[in-house]
Amino acid sequence: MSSLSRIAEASAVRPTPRQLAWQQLEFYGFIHFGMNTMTDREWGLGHEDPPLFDPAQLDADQWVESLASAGMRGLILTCKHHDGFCLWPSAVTRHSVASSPWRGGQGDLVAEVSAACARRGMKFGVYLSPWDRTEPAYGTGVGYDDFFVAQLRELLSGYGPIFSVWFDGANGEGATGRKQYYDWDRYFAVVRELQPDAVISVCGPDVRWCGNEAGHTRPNEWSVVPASLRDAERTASNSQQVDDGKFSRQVRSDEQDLGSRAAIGASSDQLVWYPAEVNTSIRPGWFHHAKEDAEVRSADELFDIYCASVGGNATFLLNVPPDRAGLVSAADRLVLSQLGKRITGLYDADIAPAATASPAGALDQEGAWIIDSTGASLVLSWPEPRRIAGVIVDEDIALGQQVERLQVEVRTSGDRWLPVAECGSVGYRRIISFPAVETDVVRLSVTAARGPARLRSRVLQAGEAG
Ligand code: FUL
Repeated sequence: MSSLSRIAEASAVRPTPRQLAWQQLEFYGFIHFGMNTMTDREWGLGHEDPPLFDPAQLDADQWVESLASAGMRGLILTCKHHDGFCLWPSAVTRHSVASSPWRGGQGDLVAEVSAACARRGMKFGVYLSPWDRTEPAYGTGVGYDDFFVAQLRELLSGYGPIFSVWFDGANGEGATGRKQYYDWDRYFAVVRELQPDAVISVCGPDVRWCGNEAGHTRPNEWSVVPASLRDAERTASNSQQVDDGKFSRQVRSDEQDLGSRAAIGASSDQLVWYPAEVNTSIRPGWFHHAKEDAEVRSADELFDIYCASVGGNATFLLNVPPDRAGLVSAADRLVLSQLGKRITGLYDADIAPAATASPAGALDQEGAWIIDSTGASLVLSWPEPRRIAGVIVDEDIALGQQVERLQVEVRTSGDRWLPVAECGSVGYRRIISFPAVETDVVRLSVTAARGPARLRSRVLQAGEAG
């Protein structure tokens, strides 16, 4: 295939409605909570004693409120982690909250969290670990598939609408351990049957794991990539294999370019819409450990990850682990509310609505900038000079991902154009910041694109410190 038709092929790929709805959530939370919280572990061994689970002060509304204060719009709960302990009273195992003293053995944490989410207008998602260190059927093939599918059916039919089903590829069995060949297609069919609007994430066809757990993002993140990246076993082989406390901050140096012209040109695969999700934890571990109470990431660090992920054509899945009592700690809550204020402040700094746009007719009736594949420039001007420190550009991804290069210039007092920033791909959103500069005119130029696009732009006024 010629490189031109390969670009036309990439330009024609579109998200599914469920991928579009998921991308618009932008920022949502992970809650790692369960037996490991009680035993102070990251990976449980399996067969832990259910009576150990007794989070006396558990308050799901406090979890949801904490996440909402950061601006998150959804929550994914570890309903079962690798140790196999279920946070709901599963009918197919006794290894669950039903065998614990919590709520007198009558509790259902999945029900409590999904109800708290519904009360707050937050979307709810489920993490169900395929790897299970307790279930005897694990490693027997169809026997375990039957067990896993039964658990999936319970979670996907008993707890209202689910926005994401998160299948983790991690497995620590090693070469000599039990080997389960997962029937992924069967699992996916159950999700489609019971929750057709849910995305299947990570070991699944809808949402791509960004490839690390550190919060690192690619310089250019493409949602249109070769179909082989959707292979669940491929994702699993890149996932965590040992619990050595290091994996969560490791970044692979290969796989930095998945979707450029060169990358798609080098592959003969079909091209698919497979957008990225950046997942990382507010603390070093995924589960709460009191010894990490002084290592909560700062709002500044998380804000940078937010800008690079949501502002780098990915979504941001931030883990916040409640403590053994069943509450999000004060230190985490403080950082989350500070982060929420930073994010609100970012969008509030937009002065584009007060600008005059040219050339005339560049914007459509909804204020979006229409470009064709040959590129275009949009000039925004204000009656008085402003101090600006960034721009935010969004592509209407219902029309695919098209922009390959974008330049930002400002007009200086000598009537000259001064380049202040440049980026490659845009996609759902690109947040670009630069040292504050005073100007009354900004020019945005798309200098390379794969096809026609519809863009929205914000121009950020510098803050006190900017
Ligand atoms: C990894 C797991 O092994 C971690 O415990 C955690 O759940 C993380 C999100 O995924 O692969």
